[in-house]
Amino acid sequence: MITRDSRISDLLKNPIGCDVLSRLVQYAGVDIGMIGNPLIRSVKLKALPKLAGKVLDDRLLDSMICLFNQDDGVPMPEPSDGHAWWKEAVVYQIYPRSFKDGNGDGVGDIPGILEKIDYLHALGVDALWLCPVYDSPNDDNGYDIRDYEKIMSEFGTMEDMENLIAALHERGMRLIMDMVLNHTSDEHRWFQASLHDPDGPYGDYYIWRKTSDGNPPNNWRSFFSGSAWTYYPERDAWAMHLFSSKQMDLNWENPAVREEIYNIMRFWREKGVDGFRLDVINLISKTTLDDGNETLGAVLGFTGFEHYFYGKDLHARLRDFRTYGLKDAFAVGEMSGTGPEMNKLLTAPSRGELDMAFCFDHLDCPGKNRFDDYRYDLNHLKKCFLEYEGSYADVTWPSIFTENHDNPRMVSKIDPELRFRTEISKLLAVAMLTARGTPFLYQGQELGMANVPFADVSELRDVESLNRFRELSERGDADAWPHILAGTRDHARTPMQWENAENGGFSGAQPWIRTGDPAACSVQAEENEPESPLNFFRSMIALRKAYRDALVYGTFEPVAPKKKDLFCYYRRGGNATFYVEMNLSDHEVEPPELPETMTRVLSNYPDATTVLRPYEASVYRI
Ligand code: TEU
Ligand code: CA
Repeated sequence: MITRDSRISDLLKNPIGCDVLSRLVQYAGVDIGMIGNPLIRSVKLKALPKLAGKVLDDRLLDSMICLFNQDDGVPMPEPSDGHAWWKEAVVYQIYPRSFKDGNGDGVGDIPGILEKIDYLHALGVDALWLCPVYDSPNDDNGYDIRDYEKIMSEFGTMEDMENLIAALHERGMRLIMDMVLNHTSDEHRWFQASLHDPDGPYGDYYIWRKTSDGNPPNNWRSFFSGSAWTYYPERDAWAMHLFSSKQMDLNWENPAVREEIYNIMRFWREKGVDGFRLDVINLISKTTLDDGNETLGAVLGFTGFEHYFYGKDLHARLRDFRTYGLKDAFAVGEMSGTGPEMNKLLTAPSRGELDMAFCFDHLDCPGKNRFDDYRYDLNHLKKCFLEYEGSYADVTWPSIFTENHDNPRMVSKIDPELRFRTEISKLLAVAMLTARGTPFLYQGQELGMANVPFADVSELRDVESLNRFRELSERGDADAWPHILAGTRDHARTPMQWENAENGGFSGAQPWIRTGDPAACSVQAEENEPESPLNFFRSMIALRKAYRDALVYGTFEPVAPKKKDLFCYYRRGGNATFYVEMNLSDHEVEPPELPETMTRVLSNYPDATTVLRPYEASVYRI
């Protein structure tokens, strides 16, 4: 048990304490070595409010202590292994609105995906993850679902969906659907019933509170700016929304809500869906509705987080969800803010909850967030991957990704001038496809697609960016635009570049969002260029599949892990050993000396020399 008399050193032995502390240190950009200092380790928790009262008051300390004790007595899962299709798969994430327009209305759709299925098959990917395709008013591009059992009309019909599932299965490929279960659209019939008939069967489906002073029930902030509550005069009450004001949080405390959710899952399992990506699934249990700590809120960018990112009923809910909803379907949970120890408890096979977690620690450097304009240092990626693929992977299976629909393009984060676009995209292919974990590629990543020089806010579409820009501008923030331009999720949402043609060959009509730069990279151009990122990704995927025992299930043995700017390791298994060598910097570095004679099988430079050139990345066979 952690008490006010426990010391920092006790906290580090507590799995949740350890995760929380290292997350905070990362967000604040403090040197992690500080925690190693014996003086700091001996500080008692009750002394912290005196030392750092502004950041950590007594109330926050007490709620943190509750959080640390939440899993008290629960043993940490033991190392485990075992084979599964989703460990071997290379997954490709599709943002359907931007992938391929099949009917010429400027919006990507399911027939468009079907048109390109052989492209994906030839790339060698085993499974597709589709961002939400359900009926939605699109306040957050489908993450606000109005009907879970209907396809968004812009994207096609249920028949198109069934055809897609069949076409994938015919090719031995699988389908992972995005499931958004923390919230529904305010246009969902449940919410409308809840709003207009508080005493009816849906009255308690959402998180409603009344207040008498005209203020929201607490100070929680939405991830998409403003309060996390909206007042509805119809019911004279406030409803919670952690995301936009059209994404209403479901009340998972209500067994009827959970039953509905299990039925939705059954519906899709029966359609033949193989797995699910569970949107912000760690947010479903709200421990209390007390005010959040304002200082912590300012650091994180959203107040209240400590009360719901690892809520007290999360594990119990997920266990039931596995039993009655998921059954044997694969499930990867999107976890915002949890750390590796928490994720082990959420995903280790012995725990009967989820199979895998998306963890975001590696996406931004310490002290930075997505909206900061800075140059990403790949040494941070290395630090995180060493952790994921090392002791973490002994216990549970990591997910490996560097891009998704919520983040700017990685090549641009590393090298904004794109001097090394090709080298870096191939380096990322090497890092992801030799990793001990499941690689999730994001559409366009295989081409080296980069950030888009949006001219002004009129070119943006994302609700998060638009709200944030409005909020910052209203505050008179002169840096509002550079800030939004650095972090907007729209960088990843411009049309897939199929050809160097108008609209990148995505659509004959004006696309719903501007196109990037199809002259810089496109499928058609890269197909015909042997040294293109596309062909490199293909070769890396093929290599991973041909040597599954080594490159998927094999051991991960870092070489010279402390050497800055170098990321090197062996992957060994079956009868094969591979050596992976990457220069993480834009200058030359000395490679470590190795005794073995090796054959270079793949590299982003045509020939080997005695030094490693900028971002040089090679895979050797021993
Ligand atoms: O994203 C969760 C999410 O919002 C975080 O990545 C968030 O951006 C970060 O923790 C704080 O800024 C998922 C979806 O991927 C995203 O597209 C949706 O908008 C969101 O949930 C709401 O459903
Ligand atoms: Ca269309």
